[in-house]
Amino acid sequence: MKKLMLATMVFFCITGLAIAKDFAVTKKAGDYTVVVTIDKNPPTTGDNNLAVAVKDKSGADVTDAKVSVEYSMPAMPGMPPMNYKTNAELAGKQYKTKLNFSMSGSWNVTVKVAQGGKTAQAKFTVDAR
Ligand SMILES: [Cu+2]
Repeated sequence: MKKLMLATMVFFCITGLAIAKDFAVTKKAGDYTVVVTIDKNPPTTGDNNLAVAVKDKSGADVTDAKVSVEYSMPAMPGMPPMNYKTNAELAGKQYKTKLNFSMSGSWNVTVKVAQGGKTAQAKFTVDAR
């Protein structure tokens, strides 16, 4: 019995680590809830795979929206402001795209969800290393 408990604990530790590996943020965007994950934690300079799950009020996946992601860094000494935009494509129940951070530091990320002529957005920051 003790062996079984130990094996179970080890299993949960490993799966726990696997889950903690992704960068994840959950935000409200109007009536939607968006769950954003990035496959690296912390995100890094260069390409990062980003996935967005959009849920409606009842928690159901929204798969007929247009999702785009804008990411920017304000001007710094010796660096003009940087602004990028990418459209995310639906793959299964998530919208996927790549963010390419051209330098390390704090990036402002805005996820836009357009559906039925309305656009809702969620903002968060990413500290790229
Ligand atoms: Cu910069």
